[in-house]
Amino acid sequence: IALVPGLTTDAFYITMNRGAQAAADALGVELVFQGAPDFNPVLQVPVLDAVIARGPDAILIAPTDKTQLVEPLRKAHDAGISVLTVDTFIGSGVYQTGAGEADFPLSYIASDNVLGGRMAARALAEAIGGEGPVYVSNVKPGISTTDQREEGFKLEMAENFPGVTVLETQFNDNDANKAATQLQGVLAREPGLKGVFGANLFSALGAGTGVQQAGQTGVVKVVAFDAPTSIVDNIKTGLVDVAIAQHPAEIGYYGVVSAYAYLTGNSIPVAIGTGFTVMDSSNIDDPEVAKYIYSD
Ligand code: T6T
Repeated sequence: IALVPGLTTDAFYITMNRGAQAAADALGVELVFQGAPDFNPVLQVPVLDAVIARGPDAILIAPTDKTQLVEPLRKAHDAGISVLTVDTFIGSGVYQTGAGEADFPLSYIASDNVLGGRMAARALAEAIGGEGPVYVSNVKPGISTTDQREEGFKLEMAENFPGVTVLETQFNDNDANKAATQLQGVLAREPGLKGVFGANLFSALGAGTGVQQAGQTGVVKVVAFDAPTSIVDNIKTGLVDVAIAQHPAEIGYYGVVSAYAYLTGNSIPVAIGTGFTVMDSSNIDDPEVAKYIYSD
């Protein structure tokens, strides 16, 4: 079984691989972790081609673009390799319906990202007292996860927090430095900025750094998606109010278990949803919460 992450150097996917390896060890299957150094379809497709050439029985992949990975993955499918997607999806993410061009993957194992975006909106609205301008620091359009988080965030604000204005999204290409610079730019244009939602690990890290560099810690509230080890300090110093941790090890574990079940003749669910853990200063020292901090 091959696991192709969005990128190799991201604590989220490193943690996913840990869970995948635990399942592989339990089942006695060989797991290969092979990916690109950046979250970019142009880099991921050649890695995928190399993985297909190795002829694994199954590929678990976090596609870096909803549309650009469809044809490259169809090659794997046509070669008789079972394809499951983890974290992100292709097409609409609804598989095995017989209806779509991109419904050939067997299963989608991931967080509910619309819900996660809604949870982030509630946390940020609460942190700013339900009033004022905020924005989403996001990666780039076309990534299923981060698109859905932004969608959920905006829906929740529009439906339940009329006092909050959501400014234009800033896209950082998964570059934390760019996200930090953008924070300063938004603050210059909108001095009353109250908060920012960092829609993934690098967006949140960068937005936090931007707030810190601007001397606005605790004034501009930060809600972070994802939980690298640095999140502990950032929560304790008050730079980050809330972090929404995904459960990447679960995604990896159930990805491998699902692939194995399918390959050994069992039917599998077309979708498996994994959970979240909401971290803040009140619970970050609790071992039952801290165990969800990502490994790096
Ligand atoms: O947020 C995760 C993942 O869910 C997303 O698809 C891409 O970014 C991360 O890997 C965090 O960097």
